[in-house]
Amino acid sequence: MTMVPNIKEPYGKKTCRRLSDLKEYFADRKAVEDILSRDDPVIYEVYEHPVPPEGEHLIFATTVLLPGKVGDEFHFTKGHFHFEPDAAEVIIGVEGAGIVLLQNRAGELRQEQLEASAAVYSPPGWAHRVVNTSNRNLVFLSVCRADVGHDYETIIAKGFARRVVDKGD
Ligand code: M6P
Ligand code: ZN
Repeated sequence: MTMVPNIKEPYGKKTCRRLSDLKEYFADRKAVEDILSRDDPVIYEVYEHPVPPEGEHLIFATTVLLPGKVGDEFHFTKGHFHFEPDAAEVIIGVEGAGIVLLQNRAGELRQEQLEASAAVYSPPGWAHRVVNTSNRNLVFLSVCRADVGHDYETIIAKGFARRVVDKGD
């Protein structure tokens, strides 16, 4: 029996993140420009389920993070803090395998494994980024309050303290 019968339907909004949307996030800017001179590949797609954007509701979004690398760095989601400092998030693996990087505003970093049926908890005040270290799609469901607000600027400015790269092992 499948844990979740249809993780992507019905969705209210689909967001497609391509490499051009993540230019300033990857470390190897030359690799970014090389790839973009030929193509603008999809890195991930987010299917948000339709709920009102209010605190008593929960966003539950399915993300499909495609496999691949930019230079030697594995594909990842942008990663963000929540503007609501007391709003946590749960990330549940559906398919594939990877890593969740968690970082608080003091710069403390944690790393968790994500795989099918694993749940990762991002506590209040912690940013979260998912990295696909496998060679197939990494699909996961995320659940958090519907009014959290996404702070990407802090991540663009400061980044995560760890990058996940392929060194062949
Ligand atoms: C998860 C959730 C979403 C998020 C998505 C993509 O599904 O955390 O809120 O939008 O991943 O991550 P990001 O917003 O960092 O690009
Ligand atoms: Zn979040």
